[in-house]
Amino acid sequence: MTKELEFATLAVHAGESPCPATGALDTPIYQSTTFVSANADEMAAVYGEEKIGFMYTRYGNPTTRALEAKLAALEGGESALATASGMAAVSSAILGYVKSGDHVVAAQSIYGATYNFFNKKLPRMGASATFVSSPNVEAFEKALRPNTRLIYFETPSNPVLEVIDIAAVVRLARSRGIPTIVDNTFASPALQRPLELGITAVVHSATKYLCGHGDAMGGAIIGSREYISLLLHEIIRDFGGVISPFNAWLILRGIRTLHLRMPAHCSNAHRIAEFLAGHPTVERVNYPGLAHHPGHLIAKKQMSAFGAMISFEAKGGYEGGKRVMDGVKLFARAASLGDTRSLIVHPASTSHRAVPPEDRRAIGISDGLVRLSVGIEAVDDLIADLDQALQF
Ligand code: LCS
Repeated sequence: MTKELEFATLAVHAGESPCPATGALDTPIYQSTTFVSANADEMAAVYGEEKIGFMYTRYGNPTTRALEAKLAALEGGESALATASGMAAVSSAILGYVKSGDHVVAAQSIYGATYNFFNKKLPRMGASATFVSSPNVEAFEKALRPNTRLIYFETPSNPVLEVIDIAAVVRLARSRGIPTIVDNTFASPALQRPLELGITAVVHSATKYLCGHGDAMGGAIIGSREYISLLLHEIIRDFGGVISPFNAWLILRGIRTLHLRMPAHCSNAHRIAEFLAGHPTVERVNYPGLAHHPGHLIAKKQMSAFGAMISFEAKGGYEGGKRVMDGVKLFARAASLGDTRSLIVHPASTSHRAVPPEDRRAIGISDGLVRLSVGIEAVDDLIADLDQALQF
């Protein structure tokens, strides 16, 4: 085969091959912490990495390796590292670039724990971050300092769905020689591939769309072979945020249907966003697929569809948001996102609790904002559920 394989084929096949020992077609779960060597010389050679082999699951595991190869193929990266959670991926990816005395420019509209990592953990190691509250590249440029070592953002962002022009940030960063990291969790590689636009590294909470079924925690970092090797040797092995082989296998299995799930999620979300935008009890809807969204044209340029995350404000502020949360019957009042089931959360009191209230308001997380992760149920059932919860 000379033609490059398409995304759907990679989602099913990349990184996996039948077990040479048994012929097992599905990748086995190598539920083993350690791996045996034939003799002392071989063991030393494997530990010294002169010989390819496995030694200890914190240093690498065959099931995890298959997941990493699939992730690299789907994002179009040279190499990937799977981690215990999205936050293990986010923190490790940042620590791969940032040391004491360094500065990071980060979008302010990001997941609450990531915000907390920049705001509270970087200062503990003598580094600092400046948050940019506008999605415009000029705002990123203004925040740069001579010691800026990293630019970090999410697009679309959690939970206000801010859209940032990836190619424009890449142009700025490259002109200053600064690496860039994008959290691609909300889009997944099925909709957006930042490495193809010049981003240095991509991170994921694999707990979300990659896994897809709400049953395994995991994270991923995709980038150059050199960077991933540095993370493996200098960060993950010492900080220890490795994924379990069983969770790696669940995520590997989930990814095989990513290309089928995402269009179903997206078309449901588009219908729901339009329904909410026309509803008399709804004041504001954030969804990049709606023409009035400030990032609509950029999203159209860099994503193949607009994703399945929506946030909105019902009339009545906090009380209105609470009534919607309490009124739904089919949507589950539950954290996380990217599940086959539809989920609803109140970001100010859950995912973005750690963000100071004035910072939350600066990026549009009002006290009444409600976030939906639209699942793959029948869309008319989801709309009927929201409609009955919005009758006030
Ligand atoms: N990045 C994004 C964009 C996220 O939404 C999350 C989790 C993470 C990273 C961290 O991933 P984890 O460690 O949980 O695998 N977002 C969550 C949320 O909005 N509600 O619960 C978790």
